[in-house]
Amino acid sequence: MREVARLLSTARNVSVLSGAGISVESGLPTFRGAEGLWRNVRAEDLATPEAFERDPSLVWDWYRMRRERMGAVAPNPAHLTLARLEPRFEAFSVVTQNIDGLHQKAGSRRVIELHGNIWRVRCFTHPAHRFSEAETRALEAGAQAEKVPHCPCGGAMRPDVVWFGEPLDPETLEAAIYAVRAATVLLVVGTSAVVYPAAALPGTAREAGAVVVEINPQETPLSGEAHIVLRGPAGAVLPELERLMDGRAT
Ligand code: BV8
Repeated sequence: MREVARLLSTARNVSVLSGAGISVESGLPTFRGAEGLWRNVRAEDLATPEAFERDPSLVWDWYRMRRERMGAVAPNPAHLTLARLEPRFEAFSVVTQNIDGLHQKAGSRRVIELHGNIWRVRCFTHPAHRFSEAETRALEAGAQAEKVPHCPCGGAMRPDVVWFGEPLDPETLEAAIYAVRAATVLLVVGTSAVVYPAAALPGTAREAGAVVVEINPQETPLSGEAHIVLRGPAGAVLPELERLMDGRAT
């Protein structure tokens, strides 16, 4: 812990790779935890274009349930600490696999959303028809509650997230690779490091010379690769790192 605080105190460029685990202390289940099973359907089988083609209203029921749950929770001390740390560095990027928007809600400004954002929609038929969060709210306020919302063009509307088997947005992935390669320290927080290509980012950072730090209460496939492992919940580890950086260690 002290070693990481010392590294952070002298680093100019820091990046974070976050996963579902950073939102656990806000009250959201992880992807491979309780969230992973819903109405006896595995998340991996719901978050796919095939599932949407087969049964769009089932997939929308799942996302509406998740929106309701995500909309009811607040950022936790882990998100809030990252937001407070951002202005202390020349460059500080949060690369997240999460779609809950909690990093932005906590005040983080440089957030790269690898897998999209549940608060935006886009057209399933015409991928170019994409809508901002504000446009999504306006569209949904105006439309009568349909099981499957429709794009003004008539196509089915889908959540603006990346499903399994779909490529990530190339520019977003490029920005994430740039951010982790430029970092002196990469904090990998709350991810099981099994979903690619996100799970390849810590290796990319390491090859570029970054010190890779895993913050997770559990062992993951990354644990053996990380230079330093802080075995604990993000909501406790990150505030403690900040206190150590401020010389306010408990
Ligand atoms: C693609 C959005 C190709 C939707 C998600 C090899 C190479 C390339 C691809 C593959 C490959 N092998 C397999 C693939 C395909 C697949 C994949 O990786 N599958 C896995 C399951 C093996 N990848 C893809 O399909 C990707 N696309 O590769 O396209 C392509 C290229 C060209 C043309 C066509 C196709 C797309 C993947 C994106 C899928 N979308 N989410 C939605 O959310 O609804 S992924 C989903 O999993 C979530 O985003 C989630 O964040 C992500 C990863 O999970 P984690 O975040 O790590 O969460 P998890 O529950 O697993 O772990 C939580 C961790 O937190 C645990 O370790 C736990 O210990 C820890 N924790 C718990 N409490 C705390 C904590 N940590 C800290 N503090 C705590 N308190």
